[in-house]
Amino acid sequence: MMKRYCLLLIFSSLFISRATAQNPIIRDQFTADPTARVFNNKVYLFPSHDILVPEGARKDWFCMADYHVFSSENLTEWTDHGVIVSQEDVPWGNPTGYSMWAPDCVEKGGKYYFYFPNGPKGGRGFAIGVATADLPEGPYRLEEKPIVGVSGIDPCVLVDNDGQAYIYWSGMGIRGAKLKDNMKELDGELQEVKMQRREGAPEMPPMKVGGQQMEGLPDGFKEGPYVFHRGDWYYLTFPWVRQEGGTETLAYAMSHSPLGPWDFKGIIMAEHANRCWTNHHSLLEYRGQWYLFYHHNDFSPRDDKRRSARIEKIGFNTDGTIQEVKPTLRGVGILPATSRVEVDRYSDASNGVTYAYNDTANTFLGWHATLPGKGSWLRFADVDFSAITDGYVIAKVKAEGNTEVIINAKGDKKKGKEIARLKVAVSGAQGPFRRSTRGQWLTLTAPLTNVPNGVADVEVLCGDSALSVDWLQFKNRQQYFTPVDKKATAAQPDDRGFIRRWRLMEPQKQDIRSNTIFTDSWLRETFAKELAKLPKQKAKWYSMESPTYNMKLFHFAEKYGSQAYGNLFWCETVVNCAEEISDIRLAAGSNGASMWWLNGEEVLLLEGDRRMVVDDGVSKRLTLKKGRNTLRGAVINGPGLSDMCIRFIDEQGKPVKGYDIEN
Ligand code: FUB
Repeated sequence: MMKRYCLLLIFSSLFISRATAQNPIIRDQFTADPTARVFNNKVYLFPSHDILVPEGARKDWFCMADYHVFSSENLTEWTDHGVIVSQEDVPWGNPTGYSMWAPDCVEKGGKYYFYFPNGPKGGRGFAIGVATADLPEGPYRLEEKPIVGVSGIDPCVLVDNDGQAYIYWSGMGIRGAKLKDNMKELDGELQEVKMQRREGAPEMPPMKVGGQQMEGLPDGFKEGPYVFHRGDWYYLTFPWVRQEGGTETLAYAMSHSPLGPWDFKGIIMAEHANRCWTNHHSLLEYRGQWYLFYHHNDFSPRDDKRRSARIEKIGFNTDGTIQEVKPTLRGVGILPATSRVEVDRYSDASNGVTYAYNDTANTFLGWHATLPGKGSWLRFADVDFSAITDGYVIAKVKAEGNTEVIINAKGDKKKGKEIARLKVAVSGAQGPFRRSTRGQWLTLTAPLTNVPNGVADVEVLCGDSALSVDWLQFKNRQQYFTPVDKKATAAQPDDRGFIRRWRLMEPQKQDIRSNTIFTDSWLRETFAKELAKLPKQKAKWYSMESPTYNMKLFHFAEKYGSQAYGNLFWCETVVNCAEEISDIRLAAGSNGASMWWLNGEEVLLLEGDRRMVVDDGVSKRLTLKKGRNTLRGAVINGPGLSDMCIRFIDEQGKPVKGYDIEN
């Protein structure tokens, strides 16, 4: 037993994985019968774990070999803490029974009690076992024997306000019983109960069963009891087949006593539209909101015994009755904009919007939504943008014709506003090197033209022709420049002597189709003309510090210019020397061409179509006078990334430092 316990401990602590999700909430495995509990201000999910039927196990039937536990603080990001109990570890259980059906877990006196059904070793039917732990995620210590007097499935335990615990289970109807303080034994006498048997099945000897039948429930098949207390009421909720040949609804009854009698009230959730036969659920209040956890065969459309947990918000009427809930794809929770926003799980959509598996052979790869054409849209509620300051969107999209993805955000009480627009050009350029991307998945990016404040609904609008969208994700742009505060103290050249603080004029758009025009004469003529315009130019200047030795002017243009390519950049900085520094040279690298002036005198020209290389060109010998020296540059580029790296070097090519940089 000790060895088994240690193994469980090692396995549980090794296996932790995280996932974000809408409905279904766990996306890398099946998770049926979701019992959720709040422990230590977190939601813990204890589902059963459907698997595909292995060789030798009963075909077309429920098949579960172990239990995982998951936790979440926001109901969208779930941590899988790994396996907590396996069928081979249950001392009294059939190690190859695959019957680890719907479980529950409760806390009492700082200990966690995990209740689970299982087929007994060498026996028939189901018994219910207990395992205890000091933390909800385990490790769990298994009891040697199942609970005496309980024969059935789907245990649920209620710890009442006075500390008295009750256990409910299904098997010969729904039964309930008091638990002793040790949480592992029934409190009260056992009765001999005659086994119900199917027509034609042999007579069975009577069984010793504890507790009592829950009275007041409607006729029809019932299982999966989940009992909770709210205000003055106890609620007994349960999956219920309300009509002959039907499938399970979720229904409920109310009482002022934990063991009834119950007053049947009606439906919480109707039958699944796709005839997934089972449903199974739990309800909880978390941070002031009530939620319904339930399951559906989302990842297993042709087999309703492989199911996945989902969540919806649920409400109560003033008389305590429960409001009926409709299943949704979006589910609940506020999703961080920085995680994948699976818009195929939309909250709402215009007519004709559909969703389909990305890969029918591997349904865990999720879905994509298709918007049929101009005017169609979908809305995904509650995306939290508070971590985005200056960002861009990444979209996984596919189209058959050129179209656009228009992304709007709608904050609380505000009208929707466009935040990004992506062009989906699928026809490609003609010629041997470019293929058409028609009908292929593309991952495109576009800057955010507006950043929503806090939580907003995201809308995806379709351009001229049909569009499929898998997901969106929002990211902060890497900070290439930090604006320099007016009151900032002077900077110094970096370790390698590079000047990283410059005043940059907002990029001046240039109509340059090819950089082959950057000849000596063209550059002199162009720079002279532009230089003459400078004094009257109304353009804005930005004082910027670069985190890297090279100033990535391309990113400056992305943010402050009207276009990323085809720009002239004017840059200025002031080199303030305590003493004169002579016999030095200006060393520059730029992409593309550039020209440099020290105290108004031209000192260097880098002509031609260049890549940025450190010390690519050096000036004649120069002197930096004592006091302020103005260094000015012009960098020009057509189609291509623009950047520059500038420093002074001495006669040995070593960096010159020891001066201040002001601007
Ligand atoms: O998951 C196996 C069984 O299916 C559960 O125990 C029932 O409640 C039903 O959901």
